[in-house]
Parts: sequence; C-alpha cells; structure tokens
Amino acid sequence: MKKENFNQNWQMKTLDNEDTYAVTLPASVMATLFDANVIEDPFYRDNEDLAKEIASKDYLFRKEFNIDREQLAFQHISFMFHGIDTIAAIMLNGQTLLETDNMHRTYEVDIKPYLQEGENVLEVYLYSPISYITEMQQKDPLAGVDHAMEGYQHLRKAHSMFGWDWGPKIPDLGIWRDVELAMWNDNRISDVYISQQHDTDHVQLDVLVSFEELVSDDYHLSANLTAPDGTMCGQEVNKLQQETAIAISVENPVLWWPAGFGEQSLYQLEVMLKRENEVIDQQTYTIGLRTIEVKHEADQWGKSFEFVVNGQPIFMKGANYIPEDNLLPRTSRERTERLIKDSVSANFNMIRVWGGGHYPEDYFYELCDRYGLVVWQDFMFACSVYRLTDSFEENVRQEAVDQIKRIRHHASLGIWCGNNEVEEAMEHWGWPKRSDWRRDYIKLFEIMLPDIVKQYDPQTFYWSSSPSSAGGFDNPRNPDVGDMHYWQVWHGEKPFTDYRHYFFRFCSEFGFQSFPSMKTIESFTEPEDRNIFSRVMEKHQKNDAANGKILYYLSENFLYPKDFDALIYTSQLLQAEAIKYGVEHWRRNLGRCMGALYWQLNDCWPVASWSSIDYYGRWKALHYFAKKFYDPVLLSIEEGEKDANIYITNDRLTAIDCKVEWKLRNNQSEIIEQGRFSTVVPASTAQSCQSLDFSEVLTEQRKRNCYLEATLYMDDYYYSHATVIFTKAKHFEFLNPQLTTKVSESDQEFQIEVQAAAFTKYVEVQLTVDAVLSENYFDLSAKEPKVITINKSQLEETVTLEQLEQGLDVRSVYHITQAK
Ligand code: BMA
Repeated sequence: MKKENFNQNWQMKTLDNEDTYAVTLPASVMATLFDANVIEDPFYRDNEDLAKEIASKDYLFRKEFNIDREQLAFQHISFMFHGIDTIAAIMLNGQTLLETDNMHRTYEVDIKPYLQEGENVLEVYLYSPISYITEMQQKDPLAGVDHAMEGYQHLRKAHSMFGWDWGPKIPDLGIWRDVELAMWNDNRISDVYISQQHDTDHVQLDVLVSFEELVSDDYHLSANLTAPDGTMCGQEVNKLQQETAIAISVENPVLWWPAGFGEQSLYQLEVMLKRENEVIDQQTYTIGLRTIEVKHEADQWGKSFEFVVNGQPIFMKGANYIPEDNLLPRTSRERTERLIKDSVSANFNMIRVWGGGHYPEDYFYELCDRYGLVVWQDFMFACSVYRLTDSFEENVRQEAVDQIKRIRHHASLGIWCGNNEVEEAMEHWGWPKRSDWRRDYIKLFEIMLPDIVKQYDPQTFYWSSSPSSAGGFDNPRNPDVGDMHYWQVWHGEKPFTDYRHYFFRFCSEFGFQSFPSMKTIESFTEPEDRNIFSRVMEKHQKNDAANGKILYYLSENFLYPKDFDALIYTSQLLQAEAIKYGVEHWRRNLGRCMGALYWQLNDCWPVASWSSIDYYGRWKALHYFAKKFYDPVLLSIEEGEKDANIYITNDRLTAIDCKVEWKLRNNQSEIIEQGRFSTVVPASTAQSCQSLDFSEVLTEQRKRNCYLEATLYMDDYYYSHATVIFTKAKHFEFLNPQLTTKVSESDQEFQIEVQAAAFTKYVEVQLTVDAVLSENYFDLSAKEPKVITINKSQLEETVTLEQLEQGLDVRSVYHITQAK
C-alpha cells in the first residue's frame, strides 16, 4: 500500500465573499484569518467576541491536484480524512464524496470512480456549527452546562470549543488532522489487534491481523518484534485466513512501568504482508509489555478503585488534561512534549484525558508511553444529556471503534471511561429525571460503549462514568465506592481542611482556581485592564462566581494584598495550599485511597482557571507544590490545633530507611523544642511516624509565631523538608525576611542562593526569562540558605549570568502587604 500526505497547497475561502487564503493542513478558519491579519488575536482582550460571527458562516477548503497514469492504475484509491471539524460536504470534481458531522472520526472514502488523469479538484465545504446546534436545540432541548453555547451536545465536536468554565466560546472550524491519499492493489492490512498474556518470565503476544480482501495462497504474513536492546524475534505464517493470528513468545520480557516505578521499556512490532518477496503492506506499532488492571472489589471500607500495574497496586498521581489550544492548528508535538515532561517532572504517573474536549493526537500517547504516564481516557462526552437517535448512535459507535483501534496498542492506556460527570449530573444537578434521557444514558454508556470496548479492546478496563460507583444511577457520589469528584472545597466554599473528612477510594477531580502569572496577564491585557474586576479580566474568567471565591478564600487565609500583582501571587498560594491539603491527606491514607488527580493540568488560552501550568507553559505555584506533594517519598505533617502528626508515605516498591529531625521554632527560627526519630517504612505504605503534643508549649501567643519543621534524611542523606504553622497565615507574625540572593553558574546550570533573615513562607524566585526552577514557592528558616538551580539546556533563549541577575526578583508571604 502507498500513502501520500495531502496536507500541502490548499486554499481557504469565505463563502460570502471571494477572499482566498493559501493554507497548509491542519488548518482552521480562525487561525487562517489571524495569520493573514484579517482578524486580531482572538485571545487578546475581548477579541473572543469576534468568533461568533465568524463561526456562524460557511467556508470552503479547496485543493487542486494532479493524478498521473501510474497512480490511476492502482486498483483501489481512497482519501483518508483523519479529522474534519466538523459539519462538511466533501466533493471531488464536482461530485459529492462524503458528508461528515463528527470531528472525532476518521473517514476513508473510495475515490477511484471520481478521479481523472491530470487535474482534479477536492473541495471541503464546512458549515457553521453554531447554526446547527441552535436549530437542533430548538427541536430537542437537552440539559447541559450553561457556560457553553446552547445545544453543543447535539454535535460531535469538542464541547469546550463552544465555551467552558475555563474556555472561550470560539467554535472554530477546519480540517484539523491530516488528509492522505491511499493507493493499493489486491489487498491490504485492515486491522491489527495485539493482546498480551503474562506469565512469570514470559509474555505471549497474540497478534490478530485482518485483511481487506480475501487472501490467496501465495500470501504470507510475518510479525517481528524488536526488543529495547535491539534483539529481534518473530514469526511467519503461510496459510492465511482473512483473520490470521500470529503468536510471539517473549522470554525474559522487559516490562513497561509508569514513571517512578521502573523503566518505560518499549518494543517495536512490525507486521508485514508479503506476496512472494514483494511487500504488499506493513504496519509498525510501539508497544510496552505490561498488565494494567483496575481492581474494583468489596473491602472493609466499601469498594476499591485501584490501578494494578504488573501486579503492583499503584497510587495514581496526576491531573486532568484539557485541549491544549482552542485554535487547534496551534498545537504541536513540541508543546505536548513539554507538558508531558513537566507532568513527569512533578512526579505524575497518570494523566486523565477529560471527556469534554477531543481525543488527543497519536504523539500524545507516544509521549505518555515514553515518559511513563498512564492515560485515563474518557470518551468525549461530558456534563450533558445525549439523544440517542439512530444516526447519533451509529455516529458515536463508529467514533468509538475508530478511537479504540487507534489508541488501544499504547502501553500507557490504562482505562476507558464512558463520560465525564454525566451520571452524576443526571442524578444530582437538578435536571428533570426524564425516563427517555435515562434510558439513552444506560444504552450508550452502560451497554453500547462497554460492548464495543469488550469487542475491540477487551484487555482494558471500562468504567461507565467519572465519577461513578459502577453505574445504574446508584449513588455516583458514594465516597466509599469507585471514583469521586470532590468540589466542596472551591464550588462549595468549604475550608481546605474539609478534604480531611473524606477517604475517597480515588479522587479523580478536585480543584482550586488561581490567576496566571503577570507575564501571562500582560499578554492579553492593556495596563488599564489590570484589575480582576475589569471587563477584560472578567472575559478571561469563565467561572461566574470564581473571583468572589478567590477573594473569600483569601479573606480566610491571607492579609489583604497591597496591589494587583500581590493579589495574583496570593491567588496562586491559595490554590497550591488547597490542593496540597487534599493530596497529602489522601496519600497519608494510601491503601484505602489509591489516586488523586487534580483539576486541571493545563489551559487552552490565557485565563484564570484551575490549571497548574498556564497557556504559555508557565508553572504556577501549584505545579511546584505538586512536584513535592507527589514525590514518591512524601514527608508530611498533619497539624492540629496544638499538635501534629508526622507521616511518611512511601510509594516505592522497596522499604526505605528514614531519619527525621523535627524542630518547633519561632519566627526568628530559634528552637523551642526538638527531637528526632528513625524508622523503616515498608514498600507501598503510609506510616504515621510520630505524634507531637504541643499543648503546653503552644500558648495563644506562640501559636501566632511558631512553626514546626521536619527534615527527612534517607540513607543518611537530606531528602526533603516540611513545615506547618498553627494559625492562619494572615494571623502569623511574619518578620521582614530581608531576602538576599547570590547567583552563580556552571556549564550546565545557574544556581540561585536565597537566604532569609527570619522565617518566611512561599519564597518566589521570579525571572524575566521563562524558566522552570528546581524549586519555587518554598519556605525558608532564618539563615539557612537554599540553592535553586536552573538547567541551562531547557532555557529557550541564552542568557548570561548578568542578565539573569538583572531580571531576578524574590518575594515571600511578607510581601503580600509589604514593599520590598
Ligand atoms: C469539573 C470538570 C469540568 C469543569 C470543572 C470545573 O466538573 O469536569 O467540567 O471545568 O469541573 O468546574
């Protein structure tokens, strides 16, 4: 089989005038108009408002191409459209080839009857998604979220493109993935399904290959496996059936592990269809040898929800992933790679692809395989009622088959989940409990999708909804069964300590908003906009009550910030503290609770949101906190009124030898009390190591100026450090820390030494150049300097030591109210 990429030399036309633009796929209307300077950047100030008019019109993408005699001689010629967004009529030489209405599907269409030698014209007419959803919603009003354009759930297009509580209403249209020309004679491979049987020291791969046409006697099929060390083994079959199985036996398999648990060893599997010595078709897959199960079994607390990888129960740590950009052509492998690397740097081992966006690119999964993130994959349904008409049903069935076949061989794929919050919404969000809606729900998510998964990917666990207690509208919010989305902190305005009342089996969503950094805010505002209640800032805040919530939590925890910049900084501290409260608590209950995925990892435009990394890839305080609270060995302190419990959580698969020193110190870091202990923490265990009672020493006065600090040494080396205070930060008597810095460099890195004259919290090292620091937003005791490093190779521009120093600024909690 021969494939030709068809992305080059397209033209885009608006249908209400004659304007024409040259484009290369993937391309979209908004991105093209912006690149051609016809519209301003839709992410700037209130330019989002441009989108509605643009997306209310129809467009044409057109390509002229030549076909020569040799090409035309192929018996079969087809176009493969890997992603059309969304409602389209596709014509070849004036004849209709195909009509599409699902951006999540891959369409292949036979073009042989319409092709001609020489000049040909391919036209993709794209029709307004807004007109469609408006009309459909009028005919059949369905419940959904009110922060998106009404009727979005009628169309198989990423919901969040119509707006979300973190996303703009920019329902762009375009051809968002590759177009290919496929040509073949006689036969081709139509499907390859790889399953694995694991035994001690042995894995059997069963490779099931299907062919498009009946196979004749002179065909043979081979499957070759290349191990990570380059050694090869393989099998060949000569008597082929239309579905042919090949078994490959792998002795001493090198297993694939999630990040933090071992190597991400990958094998290459090449499947080749030959006639005599001629290769007819071949397919290559990168796979990992591993088992991933989800244990959902009755136990003393309820019913577990536990990922078991290669037989080891693993506490999953990570966040929820949303589309990386509202303008899809702006996404790239490089951007995704940075996000995945930043996730692994923060000690993630899981990423959840949330159901209100789109199924990510192949490279997303390749990167997750390579860096070791287990993927929780939602099907693309979220927070809405769906009407299962015959055509909708057939459409989503095809979508599911396309996506399962595309993704199932990836080592990182850990779970298929039917939808995001649909079961919970239908049960708890006050929507009418209509029997037709509930019937369609059960049919789609509890019968059809699990059946399709069973047929096409039986080795991957299916879960009907997130959150769920296993479906059937049976208390989807049960904290003791299945997974849980917990929003009482934030949406419910409960204090951070509220997390400690729950011992969820797996918390797949919980979150807290913050504003992005000043640099990011500057990218979409003018100076006069820089007030969180300004029209432009509110345009970039999509959760109606959110600014009020941030201010409410601020009033509970910190002093009133002195200016806009200090408010931005404090909002990030609130967010980081909130999520840390939850995660540390759940990790202290390792065994009962087996996962924490905060909402949300990333942004699709510059906005105030729950993300830990903003649209430009800048780490918020939360992401630096995540690096610590997701560390495989976590030292944490559960503080009470006048007491504290020191815990060590050990995710490692081996026991660890720990020594902990603790000190109760005052705001000048003078020691009031101190102690130490040694302990061995067994593999995969959280241990409550020491309870400290300070009821005598912590007088009301001392509660306002004392902190507890603990330092963990492992195998006699410094490992990590934790502090707690016994009052709200706003009431703590912080002294002026008089922060000082010293900068130095080596070939590979810059070092920034920070020192404080008094105890201070949340030291932020700010640089003009964009950089990820080894640590940030850390606490410092008096006269105990800390050295932060920056890896030079990850800087986007070269900077000298002098430039770095000039652009360096530090502040801490003290400077929320005080000038430096
Ligand atoms: C969760 C998600 C999203 C939403 C987020 C914040 O429920 O599933 O729908 O963006 O909450 O409200």
